[in-house]
This record gives sequence, C-alpha cells and structure tokens, in this order.
Amino acid sequence: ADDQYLALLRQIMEQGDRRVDRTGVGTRSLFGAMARFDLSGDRVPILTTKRVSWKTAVKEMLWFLSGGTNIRELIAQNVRIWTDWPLAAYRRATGEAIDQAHFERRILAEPGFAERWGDLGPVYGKQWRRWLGPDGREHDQIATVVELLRTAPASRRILFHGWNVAELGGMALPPCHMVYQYHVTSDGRLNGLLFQRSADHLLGTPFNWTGAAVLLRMLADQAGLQPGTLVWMGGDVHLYLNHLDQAEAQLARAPRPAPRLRLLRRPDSIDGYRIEDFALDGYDPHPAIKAEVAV
Ligand code: THF
Repeated sequence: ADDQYLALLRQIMEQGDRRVDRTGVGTRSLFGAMARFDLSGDRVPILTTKRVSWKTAVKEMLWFLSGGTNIRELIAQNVRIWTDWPLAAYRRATGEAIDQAHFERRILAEPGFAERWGDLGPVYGKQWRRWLGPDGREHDQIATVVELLRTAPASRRILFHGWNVAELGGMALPPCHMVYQYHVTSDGRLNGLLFQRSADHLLGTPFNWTGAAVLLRMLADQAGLQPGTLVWMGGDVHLYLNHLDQAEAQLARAPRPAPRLRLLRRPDSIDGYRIEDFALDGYDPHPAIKAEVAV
C-alpha cells in the first residue's frame, strides 16, 4: 500500500493542478487515480510510512454501519476526526469562541446539546442504512448488499451509494467516499471497488483505504467468502498546500513490512462487529505525522 500511496503523493506534488478549493486553503489536485490491493492472506492497506490510527478508522466504519450520524457516539469512543464540522457550525451560529475540548465535553455530557449541535445531517450512516424513498419507506442498502452476496453473487448490482441528491443540502459535508460496489469470483473471492469523488491524500486517503478494506473483510466474512482485491478510484485527489512539508517527510521514508489484519470473531450479522474484534499483527510503522485538517 505504501508504494501506491507514495507514488500518488509524488505525482500530485509534481503534476497536480494548483487551485483554490472550497476550504480556501488551496490544493494541488490530480483528477482520476486508481490503486489496487490484494486483501488475501489477511493483507490490509494500512500505511507503514506513518502511523495510521487504524482503530480510529475502524471505529469510524463501525459508526457508519451502525447508521449513526451524530459525533456523540464517536467522541464517546475517543474519536475526534469529525468534531471540526459541527464545531465550526456551532461557532458560526452562536459567535461563541468555544474550544474543541470544551465543545466535545458538552456533546458528551448534555444529550440535548449533542442532539442540537452534534448531528452531521443525513450523512453516510443514514444513507447506507435508512435511505428514504419517495413513498416514505426506508432502504437498508447494507442489508441488501449482504443478502445479494449470499443469494446472487453473480449480480452486477451489488452496490451501495451515499450520494442522495435530494438530501445533500442537509449534510454537514456531502459524501467523499461515495459508491461501493462488490463482485464475487466463481471461486468465492470477494472483490470490492470504492469510488471516492474527493480525497484529501495526506489525511483522508489512509483512513479511507483502511475503512474500505475492513468493510470488505466484514462483508466477506458475513457472506462466507474469501477476501479478494480492493480497487480504489479517486476523482479529485489532492494535497492541501499546508501539507507539503508533511508530504516531503513521508516521501523520504522507506516502507516497512505490511501488517496483517485478523478478524477475531464472526458475529451473526454485519451489525454485530465491535472494535475488539479486530487485531493488527506486525504493525511497526514510522511515527505519526501531524497535520491540520481543512474544514
Ligand atoms: N475533510 C478533509 N479536509 N480531509 C479529510 O480527510 C476528510 N475526511 C472526513 C471528512 N472530511 C474531510 C473526516 N475524516 C483526520 C482523519 C480523517 C478525517 C478527518 C481528520 C485526521 O486528522 N487524522 C490525523 C489524526 C487522527 C487521529 O485522531 O488519531 C492523522 O494523522 O491521521 C476524510 O474522510
């Protein structure tokens, strides 16, 4: 995974189009990228050229799967990667100069506050598990995927989508990792493809690769399949201009042996997974690299 990651990073730095993005930070941007990962033998695309908080990425994926859209459930598990957006909305609305730690404490301590200020709108969890149809019925796209993997593995329609056009306006952020499609080979391997319309290559991509791989592993387990290939496709793949030093530092590092991800338990359903069910063996990464997230 590191080789593909660093090659893309180098390509963005050398050939990326320099432009001003939504956040005003500025990026170098490349359009259209692909990476492929063999997930057999417990392989997993978790980078070694910096320490990735892989458990945070797994917790985030489990939160999506739970149908959650409120950061309260994340903060309760010490996951703070989604706080910035509700925090910015709170500051904008109230004019209060509250700091992140204080905001997170209130989210945890006051259910009413969390309900009012912690919700991201109809983002991933809502669309994945409760996509609202025009007749008022809710559609569980994940349950459908598991069902199709079991009963119609040759289907070309095994996919779920986050881009609910009618509800984009209510989302704190429209989905970045957007469509997930699955494919079962005749010898029982599960391939997956993620199309991601926008990828913050320094901070987001390592999390998104981890999340997509972990999801594929859970789905394979639930359907009695072996993990196959994960294909990742990026639309606008970019490096924020305040991440250039971090990118240089990471490019100077040599990849180490890839870790292996084991699932310790097979729950009765896709809803039964917990963070304790995942173990990462042989993970010996270079140190973490600090960087500001653009909001
Ligand atoms: N917006 C931007 N600008 N970048 C993103 O990566 C991103 N996301 C999600 C939504 N909007 C985004 C949020 N996901 C980190 C990681 C993932 C995020 C947001 C932030 C982050 O700061 N990671 C640090 C620290 C991790 C930790 O807390 O341990 C890191 O070093 O990896 C992409 O889906």
